[in-house]
Amino acid sequence: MKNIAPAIFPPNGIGDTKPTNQAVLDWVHELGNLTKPENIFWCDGSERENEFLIAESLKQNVLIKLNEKKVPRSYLHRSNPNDVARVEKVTFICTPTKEEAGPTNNWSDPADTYSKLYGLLNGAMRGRTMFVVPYIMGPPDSPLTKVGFEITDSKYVVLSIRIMTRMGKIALKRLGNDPKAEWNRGVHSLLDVDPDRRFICHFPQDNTIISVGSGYGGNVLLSKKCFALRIGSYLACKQGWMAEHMLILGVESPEGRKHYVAAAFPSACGKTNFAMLIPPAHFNGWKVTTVGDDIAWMEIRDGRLFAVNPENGYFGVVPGTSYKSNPNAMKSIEHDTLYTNVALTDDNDVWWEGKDGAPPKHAIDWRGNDWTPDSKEKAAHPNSRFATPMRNNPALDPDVEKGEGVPISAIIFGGRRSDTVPLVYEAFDWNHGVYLGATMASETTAAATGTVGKVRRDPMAMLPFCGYNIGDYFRHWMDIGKRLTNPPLIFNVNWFRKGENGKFLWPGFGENMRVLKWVIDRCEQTGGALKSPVGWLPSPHDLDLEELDIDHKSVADLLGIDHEEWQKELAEHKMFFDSLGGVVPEELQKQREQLVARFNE
Ligand code: GTP
Ligand code: SPV
Ligand code: MN
Repeated sequence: MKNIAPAIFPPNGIGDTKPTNQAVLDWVHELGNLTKPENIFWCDGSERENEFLIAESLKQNVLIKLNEKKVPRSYLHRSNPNDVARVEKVTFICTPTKEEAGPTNNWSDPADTYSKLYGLLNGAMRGRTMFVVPYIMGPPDSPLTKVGFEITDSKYVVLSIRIMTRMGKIALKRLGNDPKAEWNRGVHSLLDVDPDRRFICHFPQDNTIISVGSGYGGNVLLSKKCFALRIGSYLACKQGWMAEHMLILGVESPEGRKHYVAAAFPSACGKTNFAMLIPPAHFNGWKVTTVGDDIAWMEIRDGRLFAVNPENGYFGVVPGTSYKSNPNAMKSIEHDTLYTNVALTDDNDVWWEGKDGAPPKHAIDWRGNDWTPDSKEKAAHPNSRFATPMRNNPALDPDVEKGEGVPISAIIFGGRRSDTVPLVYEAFDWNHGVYLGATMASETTAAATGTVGKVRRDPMAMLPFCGYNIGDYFRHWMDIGKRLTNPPLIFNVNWFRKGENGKFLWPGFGENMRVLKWVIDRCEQTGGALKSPVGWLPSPHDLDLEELDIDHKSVADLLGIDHEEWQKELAEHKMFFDSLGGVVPEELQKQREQLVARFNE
């Protein structure tokens, strides 16, 4: 079999920063004996190390250097065409009992799974280098911050983790020498990138993840979905905090009053764009800043919810990103960026569908084939991504490193719904908000393999990321609510409602500021609303729509509750709860009955 990840041989002073914690050393020793690598490379996160790894990756065609003038210090990686998104059907939660994983997760028995994976890993790194990558999730001085190690045979993974986390010596320092300290064990091997030998397995009780057979995104950057969300949510429930699939943004008024908002939208439903929003000209003096674009770790302090972004970079959807839709993202990815599966132009620049300007006359597509504007195939894969340091973001929030986190005034749920769900509405109280989250649904996207555009229930945007029983997760949300004396208000939004012509009714992107403004008004108790069966709904004059080119009918359609559509929706809520086989807490069942009753009033 061809070795797809040949070993590299660093000079003295690179790759030799061994941790001193005996538990880590023992674990690496065990995995070394199992996978039998040519050598072990201990990462320290230094600049010199990074330069060496990039140079070796260029030699092995893992990376392509981009035009230094157009995108300085940036690279393109092409993943195997069979390996371009998260794969939910081979993602497992391996708890001692199936019940602990719950009705929404694939479960497999821990002992059987270890034995199967160890079989696959046996000798898997022969002729390869095993990288040991220490990292922390969270700001360096936060009580929420956690340590992880990822063992991998992929240089692309090392380079990506370096962007996405605080990687290297900082983690060794944080971990210290206590052999009983809590840290996450992540094991990754590309094997031969065969979809039939691809498994992403989580062992929450052991704080361990083993991922084999993939080289792409959330399957292999184990810090992200695997640790910060699946294992994170399990630990959060046990330890009394929250790990959520949420962006975190700051909104500051012209008078200097600032609120923070966390929002959970499913994959490829607008988190990165919302987190980097630039208010339209009409909102002169308003400022939106980014704390995080994908994951929030939150805890209760003084009866309020405080959030940190555990990550250090953004792994964002490229197609559709332009100076028109998201200028802050464009500025963030102009330099020091690792691109995956976008198109390469003849002058070694990057291109994708939706980028500003005319398409190139010729390019190399994400698969490495010739491409012209007449080609049937897309030049960039729909789930092509950028990995870029959050410090590239011109709108980065000044408190992003604050250990205690930022206080959350509002939580927003949202999905991609062509119909039924209004532009925005507010829950009556915390438990009603939990119900909104628990019953949210969204059309599936290219972020995971499988059908695109099918409506599925995705509670709190955590369906693929909740590392334990979803019923216990709902209960955990309600327990958190009981402990909050000053809880955030909870909202639901939908940027994606379509009109009769099949086009989006709402312009979205920067114009979402108009919805955000109403959310802030509600937090400050200045915003108006009408009581509707689904929650507090703005009337058209409660939203600031000045200088927006939108007609009355579209606004009415956006804010409308169509009783026929909602009868279907209510039936789907019931079907969803029923499908969970009795794990849904009584209180949420009651919420559903109350919702039905409000429609019948
Ligand atoms: P993940 O990184 O997969 O978690 O995605 P995300 O939730 O961060 O979504 P992102 O902001 O990258 O947006 C995904 C897609 O939705 C892109 O193609 C965007 O152009 C599009 N999008 C984002 N916001 C809006 C919006 O307000 N309106 C419309 N119509 N499309 C949007
Ligand atoms: C998502 O799918 O929610 C992502 C991309 O953020 S990945 O890291 O591949 O999971
Ligand atoms: Mn995401």
